[in-house]
Amino acid sequence: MISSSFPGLERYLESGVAEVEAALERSVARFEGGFGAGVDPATRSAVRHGVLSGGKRLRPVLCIAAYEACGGTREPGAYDLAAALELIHAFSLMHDDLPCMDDAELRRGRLTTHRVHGEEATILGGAALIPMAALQALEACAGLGCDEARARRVARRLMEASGAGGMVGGQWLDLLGEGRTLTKNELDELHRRKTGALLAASVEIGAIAAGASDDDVEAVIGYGQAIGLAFQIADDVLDATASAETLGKIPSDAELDKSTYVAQYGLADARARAREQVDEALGALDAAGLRSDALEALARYVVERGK
Ligand code: GRG
Repeated sequence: MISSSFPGLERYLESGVAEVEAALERSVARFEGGFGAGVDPATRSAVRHGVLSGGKRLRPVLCIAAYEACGGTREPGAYDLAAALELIHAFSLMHDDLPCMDDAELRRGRLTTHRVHGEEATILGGAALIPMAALQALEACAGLGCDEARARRVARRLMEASGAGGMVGGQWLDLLGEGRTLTKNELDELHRRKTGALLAASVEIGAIAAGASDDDVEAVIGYGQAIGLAFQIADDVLDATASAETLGKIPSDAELDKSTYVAQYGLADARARAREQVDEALGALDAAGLRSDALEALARYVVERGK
């Protein structure tokens, strides 16, 4: 049942995204005035373009929802922590769009960062976001009153989810898999790392920062892993069915000869599998008594979104 204090997903997203945008603006301004002041203007512009060009801001919103579900309260410092996840996401998209990766021209309805600011600036700017995210997470944790051990745990999980065992490793599996049909297990493993690891870390980090017990953190990770898979299945369905205009980018799975959940299961079964993952995600929360209106609505949104 939706409680009276939950404003509905649309308004929840609207206010959450506005706070995330403000936190990201603070991050970029700090970069521009701090160690980013020592790099060339094109790299600074690439960072601004890559970080502040829209998007659903799903990872930070998930982080905040988990933080709240575990007893934290929404405050600017919590959004600074959540924005660290988006800095990593922004780096991944900047690099993923490069000619040596997916060679994409459009993202979120705009020219990609390297098409506007050049490849060198995009590589450098994207790389700068990684340490920026780790430092921002540590500082935000300190501001939220987390002790050193908890802050270190947050930063460690952020870096683990971004690295070879997570997103970068998933990208590597993705590149290796081009032009060949992956098995179901290979496809799950690829996406568990490439997309799932950062989505799961988003809620995990929110829970850790709020001081959740180990059991509660585990439950939240279960939720995050299930919605991570659901997100990717929905992404493949959208790539196969939605227009470039709706997506703000040119669907590319078929052109890049990628294995997808749609190719593996067919559209109807892929959709059904995504819905099953939502049930699994909510079940994980229920087992720990952590289901909140926001986490439930976000899980459903992950599979019902139009872009
Ligand atoms: C070190 C060069 C180099 C590469 C390795 C590029 C990279 C690191 C990893 C890329 C992995 C990647 C792009 C994962 C994200 C996949 C994905 C589904 C992105 C779309 O996410 P949304 O829908 O996007 O949340 P918005 O636009 O809403 O933010």
